[in-house]
Amino acid sequence: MLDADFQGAKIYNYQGCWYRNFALQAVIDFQRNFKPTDTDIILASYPKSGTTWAKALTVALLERSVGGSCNNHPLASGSPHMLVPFFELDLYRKSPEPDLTKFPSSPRVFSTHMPLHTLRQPLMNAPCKIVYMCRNVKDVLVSRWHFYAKMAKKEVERSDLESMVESFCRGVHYFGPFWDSVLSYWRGSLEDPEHVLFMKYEDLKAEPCAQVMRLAEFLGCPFSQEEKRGGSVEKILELCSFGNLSSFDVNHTGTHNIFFRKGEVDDWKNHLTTEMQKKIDMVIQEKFQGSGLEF
Ligand code: PAP
Repeated sequence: MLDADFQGAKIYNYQGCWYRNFALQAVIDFQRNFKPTDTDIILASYPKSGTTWAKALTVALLERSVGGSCNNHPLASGSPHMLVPFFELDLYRKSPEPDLTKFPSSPRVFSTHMPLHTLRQPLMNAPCKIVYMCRNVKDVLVSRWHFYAKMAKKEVERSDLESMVESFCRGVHYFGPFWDSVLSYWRGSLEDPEHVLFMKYEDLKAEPCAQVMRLAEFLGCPFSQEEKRGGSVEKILELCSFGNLSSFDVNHTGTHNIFFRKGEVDDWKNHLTTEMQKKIDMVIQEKFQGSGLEF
């Protein structure tokens, strides 16, 4: 099935999710060729939901568990996106059979914007850990709006935001529909909490220590009492904070700075009209009704 996104670019539906052609080919190659290992970690998200933050936190947690310190930290020399590549936007986009034997981290940490059902077949029954980061869709939309403007090297235009809201409500957008992405992982986390962790950007903001400890526990590298007493949780949060991460040279050179804008909750209130909000609320209410998930 073929349609167009808010910019008029062709997008293709594969297993219920919309992709640009290059990502679609990469998804198919990933499904054909990826060989999971039991310790793989996969960070999943709908775009602009806190992927960069989740990558940084995971790298920082694992680095700590193998005895790393904050000095000469990998995050100071590699952007979170360099350290944790996407299956469909990096690895399988560059090659149908990327060489993963020389993967830079152990355990291997990958990321994806694909819905959970598309991962199932290549993962088979491997006991990989999957972390899904979810964010209020109104902030996601505003974040994407700014992201597209930056990519296109232009000022944000209201007409683009209107088209994005329109395509969002139709469910026809890159890596969408949003609700299918979120619900696939939400249900997965309820069915198999040992292997799928559902996190919210807003919870991480509201109770960062509790959420980062929850993530560490899930990844199998919980904080010891000694680490907690020594402030290790707070140090990791500070290392991965918006302010600190975006200040590293590696994150404001090249294209990496486009992943850092404001990093706040509820910025949508400064941009969406009442009409847009109502439209989005109606769709969200309808799609998430009965799921037990609230925004
Ligand atoms: P991606 O899905 O394209 O990789 P992703 O990292 O999910 O992008 O989204 C970028 C958003 O996360 C930006 O949000 P904003 O536009 O509302 O500001 C970005 O600022 C925010 N972000 C990046 N790093 C952090 C961080 N360390 N803490 C909190 N928010 C962050």
